[in-house]
Amino acid sequence: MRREAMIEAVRAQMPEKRWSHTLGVMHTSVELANRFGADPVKAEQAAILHDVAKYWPVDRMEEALRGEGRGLADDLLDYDKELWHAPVGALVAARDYGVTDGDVLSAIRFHTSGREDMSLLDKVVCLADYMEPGRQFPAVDKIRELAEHSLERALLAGFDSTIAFLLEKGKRIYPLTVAARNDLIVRLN
Ligand code: DGI
Ligand code: FE
Ligand code: FE
Ligand code: FE
Repeated sequence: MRREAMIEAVRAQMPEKRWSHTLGVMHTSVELANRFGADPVKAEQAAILHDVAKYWPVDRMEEALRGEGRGLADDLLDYDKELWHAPVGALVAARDYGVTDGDVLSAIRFHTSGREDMSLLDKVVCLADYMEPGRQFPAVDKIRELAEHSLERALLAGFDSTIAFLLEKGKRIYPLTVAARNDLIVRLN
């Protein structure tokens, strides 16, 4: 699907507020891609689609993850439903939007959880999701500051804030998020 058609189709899937967030992630992904040497065209495409499944009913996401998406996220159904829209988004991007690029699909799939050994594009889109201009949470200014110079340090601060939030709420932490954080720390040392 062409860029303009994709933008219009995705926009129609979500309330205006989420579309503003998506525009923010598009802008920030391109900026970060240019800063850190990722492909800005792929970064923008992943950003357009990253939250495409955000408003799917939970049972529809579960059905997708048990059916077509089996293998994408075997263990994910035991964890917070907030995590599900990312792999479902990757599925939808491939099936309904004709995305075939593995880098783009991976960036969509892992934009929430992260993973060990994240690709450059995975990191760019995940970080953009944390720090796009519309985001407001306690650590966001620190994350934006770190992102001026270090993709890894900024993303680590992002995962730290998510993990702290989940601990505070007494929620479970998806192991890939822990793996993503540990891996960034090893690489930074
Ligand atoms: O879809 P967005 O709101 O733009 O952001 P997102 O895709 O990063 O979703 C983040 C939400 O997922 C956030 O409210 C925390 C929640 N979440 C629940 N369990 C986990 C988790 N996020 C991560 N990274 N790891 C978890 O285990
Ligand atoms: Fe998301
Ligand atoms: Fe995220
Ligand atoms: Fe998002």
